[in-house]
Amino acid sequence: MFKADIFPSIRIRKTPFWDRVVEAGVKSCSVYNHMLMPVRFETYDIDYFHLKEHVQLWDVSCERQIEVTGQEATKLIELLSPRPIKNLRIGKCLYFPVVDQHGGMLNDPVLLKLSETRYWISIADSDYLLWVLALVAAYNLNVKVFEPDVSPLGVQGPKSDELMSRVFGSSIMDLKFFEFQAYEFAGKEHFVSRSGYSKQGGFEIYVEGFENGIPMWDTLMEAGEDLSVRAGGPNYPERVEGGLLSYGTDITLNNNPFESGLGKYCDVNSTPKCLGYEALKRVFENGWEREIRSLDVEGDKVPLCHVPWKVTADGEFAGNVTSITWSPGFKTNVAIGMIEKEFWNPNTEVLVHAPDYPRKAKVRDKFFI
Ligand code: THG
Repeated sequence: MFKADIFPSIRIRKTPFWDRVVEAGVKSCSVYNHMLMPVRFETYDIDYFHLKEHVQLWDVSCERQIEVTGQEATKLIELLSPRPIKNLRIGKCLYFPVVDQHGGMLNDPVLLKLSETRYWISIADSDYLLWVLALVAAYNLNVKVFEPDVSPLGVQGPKSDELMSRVFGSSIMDLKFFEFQAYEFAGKEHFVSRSGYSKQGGFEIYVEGFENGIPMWDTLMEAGEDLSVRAGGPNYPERVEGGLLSYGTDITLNNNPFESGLGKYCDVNSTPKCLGYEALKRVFENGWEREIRSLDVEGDKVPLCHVPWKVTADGEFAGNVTSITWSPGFKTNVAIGMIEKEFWNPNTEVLVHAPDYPRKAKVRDKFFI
């Protein structure tokens, strides 16, 4: 097992909550958008069951925002989005795939519409800001595009409603899934959305100003003491069960949104302004050769190590597993894989080539949750 510290270069950025994350005893981190992302505090199993029963604070500062403001903000978003945004209301979030001119996935962000001329693109792990800046230059658009000093703090788990009500008032319970609103904290407004990278329900607080990170964290921790609140992070088994995709892992530039299981977010008939629209239309009309699937993988706990792992069926190449881990709840190995068309039907039996020994697996019709 690789155990080392991280050289304190500013290329791997600290988050505003970092001192508290360290005090909470972080055990494992990932790097995401050039920023540290805590992902484990106890074992994955302990973190998993705690998340499903209580409430956790997640330092997801690495979900960086790209702010787009100006007269042509909507025009720029229409250029990026294969999902129609015409009727998107202020205060709504929208999950959407973003692609290049060939339909290759560049990122899978969440869009927040702040006003008619202001948006945040809450990005996954790729340097999508550079792509957006290049388009602004190439199309000579009248917009300002930059990364604001905003750091999302996730409040995830079944007790998140209770905790958030205590800190922001009970009106926060009226917030529907994928809606957001501004709430006051310590004399400053912060947007709060009902969203997050788990299937357990919860919120994301877009903490404005690095200096407000620790006060926000401490207030939530104090208010939730009797709710067993503690530090957590995107939980590997929980997100694989839930089918929450990870850009750079499950989906890459080599995949189009249809292969990525995000075809339902591409409306090829009503987004002709979207860059990559012709390519997406072609894929939609001609079909695709592989697609994201959930798999149930037999045998004891698979080792936690680098993916992808090859998948075969009767000796033939059937795809790759891109995320795989033991699920403490379902008591089986759960996986996400890119599976070739010939093998993607539910209940197809395949072999997953784990680094220790190959295991029988079944392609599922849907994710575990
Ligand atoms: N929250 C915010 N920004 C983010 C993430 C987040 N940026 C990076 C990363 N996560 C982007 N990826 C996802 C993947 C899935 C979802 C959100 C962001 C998600 N999906 C819902 C589901 O699968 O149940 C469906 C959403 C819908 O259909 O509208 O929530 O987590 N701020």
